[in-house]
Amino acid sequence: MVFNWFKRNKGKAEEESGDTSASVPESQVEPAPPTPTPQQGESAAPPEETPVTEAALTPAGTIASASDHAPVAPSSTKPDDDTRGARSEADAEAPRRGLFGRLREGLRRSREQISASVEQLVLGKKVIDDELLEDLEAILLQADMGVAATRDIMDRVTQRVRRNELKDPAALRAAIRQALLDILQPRAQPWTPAKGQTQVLMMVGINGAGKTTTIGKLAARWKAEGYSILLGAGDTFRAAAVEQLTGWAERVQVPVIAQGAGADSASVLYDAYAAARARGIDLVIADTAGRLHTQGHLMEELKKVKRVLAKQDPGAPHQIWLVLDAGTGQNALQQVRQFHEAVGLTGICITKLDGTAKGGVVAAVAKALPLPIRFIGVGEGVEDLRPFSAEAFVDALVAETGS
Ligand SMILES: Nc1nc2c(ncn2[C@@H]2O[C@H](COP(=O)(O)OP(=O)(O)OP(=O)(O)O)[C@@H](O)[C@H]2O)c(=O)[nH]1
Ligand SMILES: [Mg+2]
Repeated sequence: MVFNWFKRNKGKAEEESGDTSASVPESQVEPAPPTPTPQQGESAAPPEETPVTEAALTPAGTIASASDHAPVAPSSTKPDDDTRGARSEADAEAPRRGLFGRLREGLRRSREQISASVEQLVLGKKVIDDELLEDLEAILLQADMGVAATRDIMDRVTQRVRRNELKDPAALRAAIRQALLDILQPRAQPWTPAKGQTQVLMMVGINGAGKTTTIGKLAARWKAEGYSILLGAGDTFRAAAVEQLTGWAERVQVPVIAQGAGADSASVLYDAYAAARARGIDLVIADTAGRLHTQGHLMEELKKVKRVLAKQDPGAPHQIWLVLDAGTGQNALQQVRQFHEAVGLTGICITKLDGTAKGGVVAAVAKALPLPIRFIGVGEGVEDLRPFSAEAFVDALVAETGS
């Protein structure tokens, strides 16, 4: 199969070929946090120097300080309390179909785009010829599936055409769905905290990708499932970032460890981990400041956080997830590669799929590196974070029928 569309649109194809200057939405290019010296956090971290006080485990929604907060009542982390505050009544009672409905609704723009294009493509056509396949290729690229996933899908589809397995153009839809499923299935690896082990999940990503919001949603989900959760306010760059996280902690009713803006991020997260270990909390979810993958010194800061946490347990942080904004386009692939190279990712969350018609980017990310896609965000609500399921995603992205 000759990919004529690739030839005609060489520029777009090159975006994926390693060009790190690919554009990032302007809103995401925020001023950089100050560069820490490597020694700062590492020397400030030992618990003797920064003792974790009772009051450091504050009621949610407040910045930790030894003087003005009472310790969290042990009962507040009991599973019995879990559904309170985290989800609205309607959400909690939402039937399973309703949850899939949210996913479908979230992916509506992408589905309409892909389905309408495929529908138009096969309309009135009797045979699957080269021209039709070329147009299909263009549709996949326009959905932001990226060069590698598009090529993969096209290879699978053309092989089936050659083997006469696809009887008519209408059969293409099912073939696309199957090819997408084959790409996505290996990436669907759910993760849940382990009880009684005090693990750390660190969230990283560029500015505005959805890290803090995703942390809030995850805390709500896992608390409702009976895990004890503590949030660590490692984004110390802006006071508003600390407030945003403590706001989520209040909403979800989980404790948070925070210091004021300007504090050393590694030190705050070290304290959060120490406090969680002391209390036998299942999981610390660590927020970090947004940073561009191209800003080497800020990537060094993340490495420092890792080193400092590992002083308490060589396995910490146990999970490091990159949060990607689905609207970032093919630049997402550079983010995956560079964050992975810097800190060693163990998972990916893709947010704001509801805000784009380019949901195909999930397939592009799946092809970029063999990293698990843990959760996808399809809205701002606490329920709008779904564990990634290849089947549910494909069902929501590509309509089964043309109607
Ligand atoms: N529509 C929609 N909005 C989302 C989703 N996830 C996050 N957002 C919104 O995206 C915006 C940025 O989210 P944050 O969680 O603050 O992003 P961040 O990565 O923590 O940003 P920085 O701390 O500045 O690096 C907020 O307005 C969120 O409500 C999603 O899945 N869908
Ligand atoms: Mg944030």
